[in-house]
Amino acid sequence: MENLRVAVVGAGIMGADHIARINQRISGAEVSAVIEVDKNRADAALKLAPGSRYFADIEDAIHAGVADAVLIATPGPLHEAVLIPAISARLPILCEKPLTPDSASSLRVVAAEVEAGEQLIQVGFMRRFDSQYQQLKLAISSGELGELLALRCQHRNPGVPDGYHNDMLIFDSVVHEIDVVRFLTESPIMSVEVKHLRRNPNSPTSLDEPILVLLETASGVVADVEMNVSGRFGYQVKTEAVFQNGIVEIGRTSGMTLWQNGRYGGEEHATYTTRFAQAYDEQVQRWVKAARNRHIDGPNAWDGYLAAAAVEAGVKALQSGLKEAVSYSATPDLYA
Ligand code: ISE
Repeated sequence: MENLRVAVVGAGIMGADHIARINQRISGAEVSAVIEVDKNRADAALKLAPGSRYFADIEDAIHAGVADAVLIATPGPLHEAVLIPAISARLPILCEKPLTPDSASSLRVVAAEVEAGEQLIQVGFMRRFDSQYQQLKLAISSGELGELLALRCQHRNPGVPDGYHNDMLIFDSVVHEIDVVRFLTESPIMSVEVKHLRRNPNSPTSLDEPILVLLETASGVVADVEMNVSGRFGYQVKTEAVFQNGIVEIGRTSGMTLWQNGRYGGEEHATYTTRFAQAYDEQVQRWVKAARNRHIDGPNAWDGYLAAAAVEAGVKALQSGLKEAVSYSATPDLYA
Protein backbone atom coordinates (compact mmCIF):
# COMPACT_ATOMS: atom_id res chain seq x y z
CA MET A 1 0.00 0.00 0.00
CA GLU A 2 1.22 3.49 -0.87
CA ASN A 3 2.10 5.94 1.90
CA LEU A 4 -0.71 8.10 3.25
CA ARG A 5 -0.08 11.58 1.81
CA VAL A 6 -0.56 14.06 4.64
CA ALA A 7 -1.15 17.79 4.22
CA VAL A 8 0.14 19.56 7.32
CA VAL A 9 -1.55 22.85 8.15
CA GLY A 10 0.52 25.04 10.46
CA ALA A 11 4.27 24.59 10.79
CA GLY A 12 4.97 26.16 14.17
CA ILE A 13 6.50 24.14 17.02
CA MET A 14 3.93 21.35 16.87
CA GLY A 15 3.52 21.29 13.07
CA ALA A 16 7.28 21.07 12.52
CA ASP A 17 7.52 18.35 15.17
CA HIS A 18 4.78 16.35 13.43
CA ILE A 19 6.42 16.80 10.02
CA ALA A 20 9.69 15.36 11.35
CA ARG A 21 7.76 12.55 13.03
CA ILE A 22 5.81 11.61 9.90
CA ASN A 23 8.82 11.66 7.60
CA GLN A 24 11.45 10.25 9.94
CA ARG A 25 10.00 8.35 12.89
CA ILE A 26 6.81 6.56 11.93
CA SER A 27 5.77 4.42 8.98
CA GLY A 28 3.03 4.43 6.37
CA ALA A 29 2.85 8.16 5.73
CA GLU A 30 4.67 11.08 4.16
CA VAL A 31 4.13 14.83 4.20
CA SER A 32 2.90 15.88 0.77
CA ALA A 33 1.82 19.46 1.40
CA VAL A 34 2.64 22.29 3.79
CA ILE A 35 0.18 25.10 4.46
CA GLU A 36 1.69 27.87 6.58
CA VAL A 37 1.26 31.65 6.37
CA ASP A 38 4.65 32.51 7.90
CA LYS A 39 7.26 32.42 5.11
CA ASN A 40 10.22 31.41 7.31
CA ARG A 41 8.31 28.61 8.97
CA ALA A 42 7.02 27.40 5.60
CA ASP A 43 10.55 27.33 4.15
CA ALA A 44 11.88 25.41 7.17
CA ALA A 45 8.99 22.94 6.93
CA LEU A 46 9.53 22.33 3.21
CA LYS A 47 13.16 21.54 3.97
CA LEU A 48 12.09 19.04 6.62
CA ALA A 49 9.80 17.38 4.09
CA PRO A 50 11.62 17.20 0.76
CA GLY A 51 9.16 16.47 -2.03
CA SER A 52 6.28 18.23 -0.32
CA ARG A 53 4.55 21.20 -1.95
CA TYR A 54 3.61 24.59 -0.55
CA PHE A 55 -0.02 25.76 -0.66
CA ALA A 56 -1.54 29.02 0.50
CA ASP A 57 -4.57 27.28 1.99
CA ILE A 58 -6.05 23.85 2.57
CA GLU A 59 -8.61 24.17 -0.24
CA ASP A 60 -5.81 24.60 -2.80
CA ALA A 61 -4.05 21.48 -1.53
CA ILE A 62 -7.30 19.50 -1.66
CA HIS A 63 -8.05 20.69 -5.22
CA ALA A 64 -4.52 19.78 -6.32
CA GLY A 65 -5.30 16.21 -5.24
CA VAL A 66 -2.11 15.84 -3.18
CA ALA A 67 -3.70 15.02 0.18
CA ASP A 68 -5.11 11.72 1.46
CA ALA A 69 -5.33 13.12 4.99
CA VAL A 70 -4.89 16.38 6.89
CA LEU A 71 -2.98 17.14 10.08
CA ILE A 72 -3.98 20.47 11.65
CA ALA A 73 -1.43 22.14 13.90
CA THR A 74 -2.48 25.78 13.77
CA PRO A 75 -3.63 27.57 16.96
CA GLY A 76 -7.06 26.40 18.22
CA PRO A 77 -9.10 29.43 17.08
CA LEU A 78 -8.04 28.70 13.46
CA HIS A 79 -9.05 25.01 13.43
CA GLU A 80 -12.68 25.34 12.34
CA ALA A 81 -11.77 27.10 9.06
CA VAL A 82 -9.56 24.14 8.10
CA LEU A 83 -11.77 21.40 9.52
CA ILE A 84 -14.85 22.34 7.50
CA PRO A 85 -13.31 22.02 3.99
CA ALA A 86 -11.36 18.90 5.04
CA ILE A 87 -14.59 17.29 6.27
CA SER A 88 -16.38 18.30 3.03
CA ALA A 89 -13.59 16.57 1.10
CA ARG A 90 -14.12 13.49 3.34
CA LEU A 91 -10.45 13.40 4.37
CA PRO A 92 -9.25 11.75 7.60
CA ILE A 93 -8.04 14.48 9.98
CA LEU A 94 -5.75 14.63 12.99
CA CYS A 95 -6.57 17.94 14.66
CA GLU A 96 -4.30 19.26 17.42
CA LYS A 97 -6.06 20.17 20.65
CA PRO A 98 -8.31 21.97 21.31
CA LEU A 99 -10.79 20.90 18.61
CA THR A 100 -11.97 24.52 18.83
CA PRO A 101 -11.84 26.94 21.78
CA ASP A 102 -15.59 27.03 22.58
CA SER A 103 -18.61 24.78 22.43
CA ALA A 104 -20.60 26.61 19.70
CA SER A 105 -17.76 26.24 17.18
CA SER A 106 -17.12 22.62 18.27
CA LEU A 107 -20.81 21.85 17.72
CA ARG A 108 -20.60 23.33 14.19
CA VAL A 109 -17.68 20.98 13.46
CA VAL A 110 -19.58 18.03 14.93
CA ALA A 111 -22.62 18.95 12.79
CA ALA A 112 -20.44 18.96 9.65
CA GLU A 113 -19.07 15.53 10.55
CA VAL A 114 -22.54 14.17 11.30
CA GLU A 115 -23.64 15.49 7.89
CA ALA A 116 -20.66 13.68 6.30
CA GLY A 117 -21.93 10.54 8.03
CA GLU A 118 -18.56 9.22 9.25
CA GLN A 119 -16.04 9.96 11.99
CA LEU A 120 -13.16 11.65 10.20
CA ILE A 121 -11.60 13.67 13.02
CA GLN A 122 -9.20 12.42 15.67
CA VAL A 123 -8.33 15.09 18.25
CA GLY A 124 -4.73 15.41 19.42
CA PHE A 125 -5.23 14.78 23.12
CA MET A 126 -1.89 13.01 23.16
CA ARG A 127 -1.78 12.38 26.90
CA ARG A 128 -4.15 9.45 26.32
CA PHE A 129 -1.24 7.76 24.49
CA ASP A 130 1.35 8.43 27.20
CA SER A 131 2.43 5.15 28.79
CA GLN A 132 2.29 6.57 32.33
CA TYR A 133 -1.25 7.91 31.92
CA GLN A 134 -2.20 4.50 30.51
CA GLN A 135 -0.72 2.79 33.59
CA LEU A 136 -2.65 5.15 35.84
CA LYS A 137 -5.86 4.44 33.94
CA LEU A 138 -5.29 0.73 34.49
CA ALA A 139 -4.65 1.29 38.21
CA ILE A 140 -8.00 3.11 38.42
CA SER A 141 -10.06 0.66 36.37
CA SER A 142 -8.59 -2.46 37.98
CA GLY A 143 -9.66 -1.30 41.43
CA GLU A 144 -6.44 -2.74 42.90
CA LEU A 145 -5.99 0.28 45.17
CA GLY A 146 -9.65 0.64 46.01
CA GLU A 147 -11.68 3.68 45.04
CA LEU A 148 -10.15 6.74 43.42
CA LEU A 149 -10.70 9.70 45.75
CA ALA A 150 -8.89 12.61 44.10
CA LEU A 151 -6.44 13.66 41.37
CA ARG A 152 -3.77 16.25 42.17
CA CYS A 153 -2.36 17.63 38.94
CA GLN A 154 0.53 19.95 38.24
CA HIS A 155 0.91 21.46 34.78
CA ARG A 156 3.95 23.71 34.61
CA ASN A 157 5.38 25.43 31.53
CA PRO A 158 8.66 27.33 31.54
CA GLY A 159 7.06 30.27 29.71
CA VAL A 160 4.52 31.08 27.00
CA PRO A 161 4.71 32.20 23.37
CA ASP A 162 3.79 35.76 22.36
CA GLY A 163 0.08 36.27 22.11
CA TYR A 164 -0.79 33.77 24.86
CA HIS A 165 -3.61 35.34 26.91
CA ASN A 166 -5.59 34.54 30.08
CA ASP A 167 -8.37 32.49 28.43
CA MET A 168 -5.66 30.30 26.89
CA LEU A 169 -4.75 29.12 30.39
CA ILE A 170 -8.02 27.19 30.10
CA PHE A 171 -8.63 26.50 26.39
CA ASP A 172 -5.03 25.86 25.37
CA SER A 173 -3.45 24.45 28.54
CA VAL A 174 -5.93 23.14 31.14
CA VAL A 175 -7.88 21.58 28.24
CA HIS A 176 -5.38 18.70 28.53
CA GLU A 177 -6.44 17.97 32.12
CA ILE A 178 -10.09 18.52 31.18
CA ASP A 179 -9.80 15.71 28.64
CA VAL A 180 -7.52 13.41 30.57
CA VAL A 181 -9.50 13.59 33.82
CA ARG A 182 -12.61 12.39 31.95
CA PHE A 183 -10.48 9.75 30.20
CA LEU A 184 -9.06 8.47 33.50
CA THR A 185 -12.27 8.56 35.52
CA GLU A 186 -14.62 7.70 32.64
CA SER A 187 -16.95 10.31 34.09
CA PRO A 188 -17.91 13.72 32.65
CA ILE A 189 -16.77 16.95 34.26
CA MET A 190 -19.76 18.65 35.83
CA SER A 191 -18.25 21.87 37.24
CA VAL A 192 -15.16 24.03 37.04
CA GLU A 193 -13.87 26.52 39.60
CA VAL A 194 -10.76 28.70 39.36
CA LYS A 195 -8.74 30.31 42.16
CA HIS A 196 -5.92 32.72 41.49
CA LEU A 197 -2.79 31.83 43.38
CA ARG A 198 -0.37 34.60 44.29
CA ARG A 199 0.61 36.19 40.98
CA ASN A 200 4.05 35.29 39.67
CA PRO A 201 5.98 38.53 39.01
CA ASN A 202 7.60 36.66 36.09
CA SER A 203 4.22 36.32 34.30
CA PRO A 204 3.76 38.48 31.21
CA THR A 205 1.77 41.59 32.25
CA SER A 206 -1.35 40.38 30.42
CA LEU A 207 -1.50 37.18 32.49
CA ASP A 208 -2.82 36.58 35.98
CA GLU A 209 -1.37 33.23 36.99
CA PRO A 210 -0.62 30.66 38.34
CA ILE A 211 -4.16 29.45 38.82
CA LEU A 212 -5.69 26.53 40.67
CA VAL A 213 -8.50 24.85 38.75
CA LEU A 214 -10.95 22.47 40.39
CA LEU A 215 -12.63 19.98 38.06
CA GLU A 216 -15.41 17.88 39.57
CA THR A 217 -16.63 14.75 37.79
CA ALA A 218 -20.12 13.27 37.89
CA SER A 219 -18.61 10.39 39.87
CA GLY A 220 -17.54 12.84 42.61
CA VAL A 221 -13.79 12.86 41.96
CA VAL A 222 -12.26 16.32 42.33
CA ALA A 223 -9.12 17.05 40.31
CA ASP A 224 -7.14 20.10 41.35
CA VAL A 225 -4.84 21.48 38.68
CA GLU A 226 -2.02 23.90 39.32
CA MET A 227 -1.68 25.69 35.98
CA ASN A 228 1.54 27.59 35.95
CA VAL A 229 2.97 28.96 32.72
CA SER A 230 5.88 30.98 34.08
CA GLY A 231 7.67 28.20 35.89
CA ARG A 232 11.03 29.05 34.35
CA PHE A 233 12.73 25.84 35.52
CA GLY A 234 11.47 23.52 32.76
CA TYR A 235 8.39 21.62 31.56
CA GLN A 236 6.60 19.42 34.05
CA VAL A 237 3.28 17.56 33.99
CA LYS A 238 2.70 15.42 37.07
CA THR A 239 -0.33 13.76 38.61
CA GLU A 240 -0.83 12.17 41.96
CA ALA A 241 -3.86 9.91 42.24
CA VAL A 242 -5.19 9.45 45.77
CA PHE A 243 -6.88 6.08 46.27
CA GLN A 244 -8.66 4.41 49.15
CA ASN A 245 -5.61 2.18 49.74
CA GLY A 246 -2.65 3.99 48.26
CA ILE A 247 -1.19 6.67 46.02
CA VAL A 248 0.00 6.58 42.41
CA GLU A 249 2.26 9.26 41.00
CA ILE A 250 3.08 9.80 37.32
CA GLY A 251 5.19 12.36 35.49
CA ARG A 252 8.28 12.48 37.65
CA THR A 253 11.25 12.80 35.34
CA SER A 254 13.46 9.75 35.41
CA GLY A 255 16.86 9.12 33.87
CA MET A 256 20.37 9.73 35.06
CA THR A 257 20.97 11.10 38.53
CA LEU A 258 24.16 13.05 39.08
CA TRP A 259 25.94 13.61 42.42
CA GLN A 260 28.42 16.45 42.24
CA ASN A 261 29.72 19.31 44.38
CA GLY A 262 27.58 18.43 47.38
CA ARG A 263 24.33 18.28 45.33
CA TYR A 264 22.45 15.63 43.39
CA GLY A 265 19.77 15.71 40.73
CA GLY A 266 18.81 15.01 37.15
CA GLU A 267 17.56 16.80 34.09
CA GLU A 268 14.05 18.16 33.62
CA HIS A 269 12.25 18.42 30.28
CA ALA A 270 12.39 21.82 28.63
CA THR A 271 9.20 21.43 26.61
CA TYR A 272 6.19 19.25 25.76
CA THR A 273 7.64 17.84 22.54
CA THR A 274 10.19 15.86 24.55
CA ARG A 275 8.05 15.16 27.65
CA PHE A 276 5.35 13.64 25.45
CA ALA A 277 7.52 12.39 22.54
CA GLN A 278 6.47 8.75 23.04
CA ALA A 279 2.81 9.76 23.28
CA TYR A 280 2.97 11.90 20.12
CA ASP A 281 4.72 9.14 18.17
CA GLU A 282 2.18 6.57 19.23
CA GLN A 283 -0.75 8.89 18.59
CA VAL A 284 0.34 9.78 15.05
CA GLN A 285 1.34 6.22 14.17
CA ARG A 286 -2.03 4.89 15.27
CA TRP A 287 -3.87 7.69 13.45
CA VAL A 288 -1.95 6.94 10.22
CA LYS A 289 -2.69 3.22 10.47
CA ALA A 290 -6.37 3.88 11.13
CA ALA A 291 -6.67 6.62 8.47
CA ARG A 292 -5.39 4.21 5.81
CA ASN A 293 -8.45 2.10 6.63
CA ARG A 294 -10.73 5.12 6.91
CA HIS A 295 -11.30 5.14 10.61
CA ILE A 296 -9.83 6.82 13.66
CA ASP A 297 -8.03 5.36 16.67
CA GLY A 298 -8.24 7.90 19.45
CA PRO A 299 -10.39 10.70 20.86
CA ASN A 300 -13.04 11.83 18.36
CA ALA A 301 -14.79 15.10 17.54
CA TRP A 302 -17.36 14.44 20.27
CA ASP A 303 -14.54 14.15 22.82
CA GLY A 304 -13.34 17.48 21.41
CA TYR A 305 -16.78 19.00 21.95
CA LEU A 306 -17.09 17.61 25.51
CA ALA A 307 -13.75 19.24 26.36
CA ALA A 308 -14.87 22.52 24.74
CA ALA A 309 -18.05 22.56 26.85
CA ALA A 310 -16.00 22.18 30.06
CA VAL A 311 -13.48 24.74 28.78
CA GLU A 312 -16.32 27.21 28.32
CA ALA A 313 -17.35 26.78 31.97
CA GLY A 314 -13.66 27.15 32.90
CA VAL A 315 -13.27 30.44 31.04
CA LYS A 316 -16.45 31.69 32.75
CA ALA A 317 -15.08 30.55 36.13
CA LEU A 318 -11.80 32.33 35.45
CA GLN A 319 -13.74 35.57 35.09
CA SER A 320 -16.45 35.07 37.73
CA GLY A 321 -14.45 33.45 40.52
CA LEU A 322 -17.47 31.16 40.98
CA LYS A 323 -17.99 27.44 40.60
CA GLU A 324 -19.51 27.13 37.11
CA ALA A 325 -21.63 24.18 36.02
CA VAL A 326 -20.91 22.48 32.69
CA SER A 327 -23.81 21.72 30.37
CA TYR A 328 -23.64 19.29 27.48
CA SER A 329 -25.74 18.77 24.34
CA ALA A 330 -27.23 15.34 23.64
CA THR A 331 -24.84 12.88 21.97
CA PRO A 332 -25.52 12.47 18.21
CA ASP A 333 -26.01 8.88 17.01
CA LEU A 334 -22.68 8.98 15.13
CA TYR A 335 -20.86 8.96 18.50
CA ALA A 336 -23.27 6.88 20.60
C1 ISE B 1 0.56 23.88 24.56
O1 ISE B 1 -0.21 24.26 23.44
C2 ISE B 1 0.43 22.41 24.79
O2 ISE B 1 -0.39 21.73 24.23
C3 ISE B 1 1.22 21.91 25.92
O3 ISE B 1 1.09 20.52 26.08
C4 ISE B 1 0.77 22.62 27.18
O4 ISE B 1 1.57 22.22 28.25
C5 ISE B 1 0.86 24.12 27.01
O5 ISE B 1 0.36 24.74 28.17
C6 ISE B 1 0.06 24.57 25.81
O6 ISE B 1 0.14 25.97 25.65
